[in-house]
This record gives sequence, structure tokens and C-alpha cells, in this order.
Amino acid sequence: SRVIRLSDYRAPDFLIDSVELVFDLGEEDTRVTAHLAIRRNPEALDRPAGLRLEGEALRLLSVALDGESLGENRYRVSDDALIVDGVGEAFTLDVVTLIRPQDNTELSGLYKSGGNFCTQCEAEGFRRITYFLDRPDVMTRFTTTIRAEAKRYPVLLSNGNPVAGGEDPDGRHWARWVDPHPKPSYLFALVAGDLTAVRDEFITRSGRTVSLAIWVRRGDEDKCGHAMASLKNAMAWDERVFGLEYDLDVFNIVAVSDFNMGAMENKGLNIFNTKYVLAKPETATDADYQGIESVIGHEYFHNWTGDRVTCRDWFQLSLKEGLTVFRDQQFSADQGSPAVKRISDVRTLRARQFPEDFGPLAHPVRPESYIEINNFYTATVYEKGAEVVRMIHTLLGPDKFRKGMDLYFARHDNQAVTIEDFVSAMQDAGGVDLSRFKRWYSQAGTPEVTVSERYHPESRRYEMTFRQQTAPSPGQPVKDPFVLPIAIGLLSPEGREMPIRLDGEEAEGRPGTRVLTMTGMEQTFRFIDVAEPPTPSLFRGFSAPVKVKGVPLDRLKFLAAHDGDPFARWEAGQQAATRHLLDLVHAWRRGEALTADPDLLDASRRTLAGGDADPAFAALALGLPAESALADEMAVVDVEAIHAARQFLRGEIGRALGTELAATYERLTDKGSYRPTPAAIGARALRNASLSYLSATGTAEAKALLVAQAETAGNMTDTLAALGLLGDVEGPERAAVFQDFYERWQHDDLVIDKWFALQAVSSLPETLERCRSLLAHPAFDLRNPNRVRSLIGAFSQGNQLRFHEAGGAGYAFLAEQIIAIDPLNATMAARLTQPLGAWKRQDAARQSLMRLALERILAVAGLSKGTFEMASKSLQ
Ligand code: HT7
Ligand code: ZN
Repeated sequence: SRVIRLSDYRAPDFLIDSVELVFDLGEEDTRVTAHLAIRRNPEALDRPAGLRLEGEALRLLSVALDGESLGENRYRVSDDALIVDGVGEAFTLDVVTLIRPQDNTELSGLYKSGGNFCTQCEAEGFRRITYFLDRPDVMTRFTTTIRAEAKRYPVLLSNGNPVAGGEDPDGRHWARWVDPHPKPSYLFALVAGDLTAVRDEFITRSGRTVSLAIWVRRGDEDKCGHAMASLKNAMAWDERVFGLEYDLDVFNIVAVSDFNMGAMENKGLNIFNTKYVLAKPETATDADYQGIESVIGHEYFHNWTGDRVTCRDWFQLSLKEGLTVFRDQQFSADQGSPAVKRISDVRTLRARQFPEDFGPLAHPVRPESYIEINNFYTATVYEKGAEVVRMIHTLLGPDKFRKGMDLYFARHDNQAVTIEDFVSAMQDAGGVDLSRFKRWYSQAGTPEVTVSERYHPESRRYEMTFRQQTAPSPGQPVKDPFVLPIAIGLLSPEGREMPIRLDGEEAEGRPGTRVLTMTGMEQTFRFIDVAEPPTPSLFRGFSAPVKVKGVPLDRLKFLAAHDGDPFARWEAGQQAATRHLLDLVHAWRRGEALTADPDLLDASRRTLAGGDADPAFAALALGLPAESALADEMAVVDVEAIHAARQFLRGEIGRALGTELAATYERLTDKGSYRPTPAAIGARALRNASLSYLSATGTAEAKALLVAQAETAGNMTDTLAALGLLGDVEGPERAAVFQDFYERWQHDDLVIDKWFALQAVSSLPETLERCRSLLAHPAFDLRNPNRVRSLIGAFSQGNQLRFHEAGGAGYAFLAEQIIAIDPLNATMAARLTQPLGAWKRQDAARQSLMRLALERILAVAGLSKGTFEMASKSLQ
């Protein structure tokens, strides 16, 4: 397989100024006619190359140059290209191809979902529609005409604005769309189908009316309200916070149930996985509502950060993704509680990105090489990329960051640019030197930070020395220091914020958070006028994506009780709980009796008692670190010990706080109708956290409570919370409740996804066997990514106890499924491979079983390049 390298980037030999596409959609063949206006790139005139257009899985019917049909001796066709020699400086090319969307199981290019036609062109899907310069630095004006049978496909959509349409005499009809904005081919989209629209409008701040439509299957209209409200909020937010207005007359969103990712930001025609559009209280959880808000926001925000200013090449993916994740995180934070949102984002980062940095697939936010670009839609590019943008925001402050964004758009509107260009705009607008900061884009790895300190009572001075260290990652044995913004507070022994004044500063110190900038491997900060020995609160708000090591336990407990920064308070509590759980893990391994830390029980009691002030925060503070988070802290993982220790502590908390938990559960019973407001979501979270601890006691009463909630709850959040807990409980109730649930919801795909996932994450010993039998369930379909994620993905990524079962049956199961999916949908198969790469911290027996599973995948003849890349790199 060919390796693509950033260092090999060359500007394109040709540019395509405009393209007129005509689609004749058919049940057998679909004919695509492309009329391209091409000219040599003035930047590449020294290269007298022939024209090479990318194409894949296409049947070429004809080629014409400047209107003259070309004989077969004038061009060459290979598996991946059409090459035309002897072209001039500027010319037109007419290319006619045939494709078969109905057979396209890769879900890349033009394909069918639920009987409708739709597209997915990022990253390299457009070449599966027609021959093209399918690279993001070729920006073209698109005109698209769609022709299809009127009855089957009454709705015909593409990018931009609709300009014409009509009926054909043969029962077919057509529509023409013009997108006035030049764009790369990856942003092209087309939809043809029998869909119905939920409509609204948005008036921009300059007074233009934008028609909004969300297109769904008939019957789903009542599930679009939250998506529409989120869209309008996102449009208003981008105007308010970044001064960015929408730039077309229409904004269409289409929901499809076969989709490889969450959604796609095609210009003016976003295509979404139904999971991120459809919601009503009976079928969607609070997490679903929040996911919809953030993905709707994310795709909408791409209109500027991605569509108007796009990436020069795919190594720059984080230019649009990291920045747009940062923007969607800020948006969601502004819609509810910023602290709760920050905690949940950091949890995601730690659960998904930290393992990447510590594993064989570690790569920088801007990777240097790839075999298959689809493998680089990673948590590192997205979530860590967002953290890097957030650090720039912290270093510059909100006003200068906004100026940097303004400058970025002023300089680069309608261009395909690099991460370097973005950082330069920030640097120039912010008046700061970001040259060393840029290492965050080129160096992989999570820095580990340790701190030592001294307090001098006589001089009232306090010194802190920070050290950072980053482990080697593939291809990067030695790391330069990262620039770290360290948001710090100093707490007095009573927990008050102390004034902060650095040595050499004129002004009096002020209490509260202060950002220090660390640039070296080791750096000392000297504080003056420090009246008492302080307790430092470090990396407030998670100001840099690092691991802080070695904070003493008593200090963590103090911070968990007193820190004024909610993120840092939560973090300290989690760190303290992690330490305790790891002690329990070791005690369990030694066969000793386990005892719960009374301080932790007291802290939980206090959190519960004060829970009404901020129930969402209380629910997070009460939660114990996930099994996977505990595994990340162990040199050699012991999944059984982790599970046993965590279950033990859950049970102890449930028993010790039984009365308070039961009272909280009762008090927070939702009496009104369901609303997805932050307050109501917080109350449900705390109530279900209480239920979780009560259920951990294993009493008959607790079980009855679970069954009752599972069967009678009026919304999916509560139903699923109970069902999830019941999924871990032995006994006949479990099967009956799951069966009832299936019967009730069998016609709702998104709910049935949840039903699969809950069974896949069960800690019960028969889970793997059940997953195997669920593969044969009539509702399961290996071709549908949501189903694959909910069964195979949930088992391998959300159930470490059963996936890592001794003997390797979990690994064998995953390898078999990857091998079965690879010929159907290589992107999905490659993504599923990831958990097998996490073998380094397993014991020797599991290591060799995981490697065996990877080798089994690699032995398959005709394996896709994407799965090859993932499996072969995972073995290193
Ligand atoms: N920019 C979108 C990426 C995407 C994608 C990539 C590969 C294969 C399928 C895909 N569907 C969507 C999503 C986003 O970040 O907004
Ligand atoms: Zn994105």
C-alpha cells in the first residue's frame, strides 16, 4: 500500500474552475455527465504534465476534449485514474461515467440508504462519482442537475440554491442547483428521495431570510424539533460570538440511517446520521439531545471553518476539525453549564484520545504520513486538535482570539490553507510568538507533568517547579518541550482564593485564576506576598491536555472539597477516587478483604447533601472513574480486579448512603413532562446516579426499583438508565424486560441500536455468547454502521471486562467481524480494529492473543488498505 507524505505535497498541476454535473439516477445504472472547465495552475507551469483525474469504481463511457470526442488512443484509464495527454493551457472536458449506487456498501460516493440516493464525499468519495481532481486544494464552482423518476424520488437536492426544475414526459423530473461558492469536491452532495421536510426560517443579522429544512422519512417529522431549535441557536451563536453569518438562501439537512460517521458539512446540504437529528422524549436520551445540539452546531459551524476556508491537503484535517470541535464545545457550553460541558469533554478526551497517544497508532494532530486518510478521523485530530485551539484561546484571551479569527477569514476566505496559516493569523492578531507552541501540531504524545514546591514563611515566598516529560511515540523518540498554559489558583488553608503575585511584578496580587506559561522542560515560578502555605490548584479548566502526576492524596481530598474551580474540584475528587480504587485493585489481587475509604464515603455524602444546588455537577462528582480509566493507570491491566474493586466500592457507597440515595431518588422524581433543559437533565442525572448506587447493593428492593423504572419511565433517559443497570443483573427479570423493550420499539431503528448496545456492554459472563447470537438477529445488519457500532463497537470498546476475557474469545470475535465487514465497508472495518491495538498493557497471554487476532486479519487476501494500515501499525 502506498504511503502518502505531507513532505511530498505539491500544488495541483491543473485547476477546475467550474463543473456542470448531470445525474441520471436509475435503478440499474446511474449516468453521470461532467462538463469540466480546466486550466493549468499558474503555480505549476513548469510541469508540462498530462491531466490525471482520480476515479474509482467507475465505468467510463466517453471523453470529449473541447467538445471533440476522444478516441481511446487519446486517454488511458486505470483502476484509480483517467489520464489525458496532450491537453492545452485551458480547455473543457466532458466525461460520461456509469455507477451503481445501489451496490455501494462502502457508503462513500453516491449510495442508497432506505431507498433514497445520497452522497458522502469526504474524504475521497467524489472520485467514486466521476473522474475529478479529488483533492481539497482544487476549488470549483458546481452546477448540478439531477434527473430521476418523479414518483420514487420527489425530492431532488444538491448544494447551493435551487435555480430551475421541471417535468420530463416519461415520468421523470429534474432540478438544477447552483452553488455560488467555489468548493472542493469533498463538499459536494446530492440527495434524491421520498422525504418530507420540517421547515423553519432564520433571519440573519443583516436581515436576509434563510429557509431552513430538515428532510426525514415520513413519520419522523415529530422528531425534528430539537435539531431545528439547535440549528437556529447555532446560527445566532455564530453571529454573536464570531460575527459569522450564513451565506446562502437555503440550508438543508437530510437525515439518513446508513452513514459511516455522525454527519457531513456539505455546503448548504448537510447530510446527517439519523442519530444526530431525530429525537423525542420517548425515544431519545438526554445524551442524544446533547449530541444532536453539538453535532448540528458542529456541522453548521463548518460553513465557515471548513467550507469557506478549507484545508490545503488532508494532513491539515485538524485545521477544520480541531477548530470546529472547539467552536461546537463553546457553543454547547454557552447553552447550558460550561463546567459540566468541560468535564464531559475532558472525559471524552481522556477516554478516546489519551489511549491513542499511548498506543501504537499515536500520531500528531497534524500527521506526517498515511496510507488511508479515513483512518485519520481520530480523537487526536478532532478532540486533541480542539484542545490545541483552546490553548491558543487561553493564551490570547477571548478578544484577541476573536481578532485572530477575523484575520484568518480576512486573509483566507475562499482558500484552501494550512494549520500554519491559522496559527500565523492568531500570532499576528494576538501579538504573541506561537512558534514553539506549534509543536502541539507536530509532536504526538501526552506530556506528564510533575510539580515540586517550597514555601518560605520568613520571606512569604512560594516557589513551584514544573517538569514535563513525554514518552516516545512511533517515529518520535525524543520530544521537545510543549508550551503549556497552566491556569492556577492558590488556596489558603481555609480554602479561600489567595492573591497571586509573581516575583518582579509591580501590581498587587489578585485572588483567582491566573495563567502561567511553561515553555521549558523544567521551569520554576516564584510567587511573593504569600501569607500562608498555599494549596495550589493546577490546570484549572484543564488548561492543557496533560497528565499531572504525584499530587499527594490529602491535597486531592482538600481540593475536592474546596477548589473554587468546578473542573478542578471534580478532577481532584476523581483523582482521589482513582487512587483508592487502584489500592482496592491491588488488595483484591492479593486476596485481601476490601474496605472502603471513609473519607470517600463522607465526601460522597456531602456531595449528595449539597446536590440540589447543581445536580448535574453533583452527578458527575458522585460518579466513579470508568473501568477503562482505571486500566489506563495500571502498568499491567487486570480487568477482573478492576471490575471487582469498582463493583465493591459502588456497593459500599450504596449501602453507606442508602437512606440519602433513596431520598434523592424520590425527591428528584420528574413530575412534569420531559424537557431537555440543563436543569432537568441535571436532575435526571443525579436521580439515576442514585439509582445506580442503590442497585449496586444487590438487594431485592433495588432490583424491584430497576424493573419498575425500566417498565414505567415516561422518557428514554430514565428507561435506559434502568435497563443499563438491569443488564448487569442475573435473573429472569432481565430477559423479560429486554424482551418487552424489543417488542415495544422494534420499529424504531435508533432505539433498537440502544437495545443491542446495552446487551453488548453487560458485565454478565454470557455476554460474548449473546453478542454472537445477536449477529443472527433479524434486526442486525452488518451493512449498517449504526448497528455495527451498537453491537460490535460497544462490545469491543465499551466492555473491557468481557472483551479481554482470558482465552481471547473476545478478540477472535472482533477479528471475525472485521474480516466479514472489510469487503463491504472498509472504513468501518478499519475503525473497528482500534481496540486490538491496545495490547501493550495487557498481560503476556492476552498480548499474544491480541496480536494473533491482528495477524489473522492481516492474513486475509485482498484486505483493504485501510484495515491493513490499522492492523499492521497496531502490531508495532
Ligand atoms: N467532516 C465530516 C467527516 C466525515 C467522514 C469522513 C470519512 C468517512 C465518512 C465521513 N462522514 C463525515 C464530519 C465532521 O467532522 O463534521
Ligand atoms: Zn467536523
